Amino acid sequence: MISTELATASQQFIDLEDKHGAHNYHPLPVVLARGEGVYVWDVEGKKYYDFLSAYSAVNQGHCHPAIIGAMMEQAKTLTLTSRAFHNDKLGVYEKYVTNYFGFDKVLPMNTGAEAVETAIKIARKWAYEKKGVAEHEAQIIVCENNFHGRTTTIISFSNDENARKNFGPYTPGFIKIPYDDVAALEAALKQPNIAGFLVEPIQGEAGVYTPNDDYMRKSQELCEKYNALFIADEIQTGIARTGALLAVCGNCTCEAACEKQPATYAQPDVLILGKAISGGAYPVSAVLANDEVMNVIKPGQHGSTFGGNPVAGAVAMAALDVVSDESLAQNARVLGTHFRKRLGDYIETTDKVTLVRGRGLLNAIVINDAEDSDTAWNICMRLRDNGLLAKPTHGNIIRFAPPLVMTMEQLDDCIDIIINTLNEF
Ligand code: IF1
Repeated sequence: MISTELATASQQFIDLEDKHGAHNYHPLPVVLARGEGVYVWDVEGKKYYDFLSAYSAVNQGHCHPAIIGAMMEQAKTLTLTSRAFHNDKLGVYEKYVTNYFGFDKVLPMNTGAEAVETAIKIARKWAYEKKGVAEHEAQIIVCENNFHGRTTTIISFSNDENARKNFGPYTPGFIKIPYDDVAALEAALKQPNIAGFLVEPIQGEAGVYTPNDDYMRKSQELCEKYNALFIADEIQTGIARTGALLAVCGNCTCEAACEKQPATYAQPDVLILGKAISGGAYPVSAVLANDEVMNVIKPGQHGSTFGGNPVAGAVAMAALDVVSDESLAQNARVLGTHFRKRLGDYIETTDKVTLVRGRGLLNAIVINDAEDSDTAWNICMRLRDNGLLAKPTHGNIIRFAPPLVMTMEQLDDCIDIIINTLNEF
């Protein structure tokens, strides 16, 4: 590891976390105190470009004034009623979000993992009550190298040993197939008792693994053919990150849910959203589906104290307004194409990086070194020193996912930093 002496203030905050917090993370040694737009500042006042966006939660940029304004206004008025009573925000938000994404109904939750759990429960109940699957027999198809969260059920169908090992016994009812393999999907769908197919349109944790353009469309068609639910986890890929409102929209160039259906477009039966649906200001997640699916859930069968609270509704509406008002999908598309072009050109001149991949502003580069080497980590340390924050992911892969409010000038500045840093190795 590169040994960069940390200033005393930063080190003190790191020591506090080390002593009093569970050691369930291994963060890059930088201590942030403030954020605005595409920038964050550490406790010593050093400014950085944020190239992680809190794992794509801060698509609208840090502390967006419209989102923070809506949050503060609602926080002063009413924060929580629970779902034991109605409130004057929930229905308004539900109408807004279902119109925005083109579904009949929404079930509001807080974190991504909760929303995935919700989708699993809906799919199982649908299988028993609508498809006629025998009790306790429902199976959900998932992909190898998936990441859907960290609950005991979700890690049961992970194949990441670190996420899984010694957390058993595991929840049964999941069938794992290779990602981006429609033949494997069709074979799995032919088995009895299949409730649905749960899939990420792009696998984030696996290193921004981007499937064929028609993978989502073909998956949807197969699910339809075999009467199984097509369940898209867009917690990371959704909300304009990949250059379309949703990654299942493929290369569609409009900004909102619409009638336009290019060959790559896929319509999920169940859509799971989280992270940037709140612009990173507040934990908000959502499961969207049409009536014939969502109506299997009856009073008392699912819920959450905080899910659908007034602050969450106000924040989510403001955050989604920003996505449309500032054309973030289009910006992500244009900037992403430029990013991959410039890094692609650079790769032709060097053997330090083997490839750049991604869609919109969800991209990754693969470092040309052994998978278990610490080169990617060392590059991220040097990027930090040079004013840009990114995090290595599995193997020797570095993910690049800046806020979508970035300008072309800022992006060029960032690409210069990235290329100059790589050249230092
Ligand atoms: C962590 C990765 C990103 C997700 C998808 C559900 C969830 C996530 C597709 C759960 C969460 C996070 C959580 C974060 C690391 C991270 C991640 F590296 F693991 F893959 F974003 F790239 N579905 N992703 O990506 O949402 O419950 O966390 O709100 O620290 O574990 P959550």
